[in-house]
Amino acid sequence: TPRVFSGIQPSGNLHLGNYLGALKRFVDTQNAGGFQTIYCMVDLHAITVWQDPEKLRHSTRELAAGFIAAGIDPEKSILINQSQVPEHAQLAWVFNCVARMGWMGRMTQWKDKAGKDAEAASLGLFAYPSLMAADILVYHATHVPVGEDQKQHLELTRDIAAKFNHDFGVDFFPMTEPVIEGAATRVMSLRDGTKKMSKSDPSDASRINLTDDADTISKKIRKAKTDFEPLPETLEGLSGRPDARNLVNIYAALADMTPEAVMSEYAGAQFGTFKPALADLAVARLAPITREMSRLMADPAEIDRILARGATQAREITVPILRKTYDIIGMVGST
Ligand code: AQP
Repeated sequence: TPRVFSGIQPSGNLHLGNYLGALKRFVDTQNAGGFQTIYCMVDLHAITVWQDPEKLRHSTRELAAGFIAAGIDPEKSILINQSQVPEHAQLAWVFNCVARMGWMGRMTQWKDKAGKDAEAASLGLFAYPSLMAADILVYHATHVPVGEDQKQHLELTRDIAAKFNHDFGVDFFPMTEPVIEGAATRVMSLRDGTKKMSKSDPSDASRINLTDDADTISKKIRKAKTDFEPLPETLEGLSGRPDARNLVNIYAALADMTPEAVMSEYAGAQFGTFKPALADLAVARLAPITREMSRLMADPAEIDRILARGATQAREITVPILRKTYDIIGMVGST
């Protein structure tokens, strides 16, 4: 069976963008069948920027609880914490030696996150896409559901696979397909429809956290930035109105509708009508997940057991693939 791999960083503030752009689609892929699904808390990626150890522990378990609460079933999917499957980091080293500095330097996430002071950024932040390529290719995964922001990293994953195959004259690593589909591959900030909703945005009002209670969710949606025009008849009418467009996309994704269908339902509606409808929908969809997350968080030992079992299952796949990689390279003792 073909494999699907994807991950989320346990860097706190799991939000609606992560849910609609990633988690919800992971669950849909798992339930659709036809793929072996592997989902990961990428803690090694999280530490490319400073993480407080206690918070990292908490965020990792909370993220695992979020995966399970959203519908990832450890009986159907392999659920792991990246650092506990050491072949990810081992293959990443190999890819550090395959990828070129210039490739990494062109990544927009690197440029955004390193900012003006690249000299002070960690070496890990620079090499981030190489570890991401290893995460995927250590399973020979062919499909990776992600949000729009990860497209460039997935192209780099293909470049790394192709260069490895070419350098060693093998056809070993597959070409991975990004799966970027649905209405919410790019959920924007509630305070600024031109910026993506993000864990690290200093404004808590910019995002809906999966740990927010119903009141907070409603309040954030009612206060979301919008213009004063009613909703138009068609999607085209939303061009140049990024804040309005964002709310329509969120509605569509939460309701499993197309944005076009949302427009025909709410054509002519004022935000005074649309926002409360969206708030109710968001609460109806998210409250059960939030509740289940806090129930799971009451028993961290059970979460740890699930992740330990996931790591064992994962290593049945990763150990042979890493061994074969080392053998191709010429490392003695690998056969
Ligand atoms: N706003 C978003 N809309 C849709 N999808 C999103 N994703 C993230 N933000 C949005 C998707 O969530 C998955 C996991 O992301 P991540 O945690 O690995 O990394 P990230 O993109 O760095 O998350 P943030 O929230 O943007 O964190 P910071 O603030 O640290 O940069 C990915 O599939 C991603 O596409």
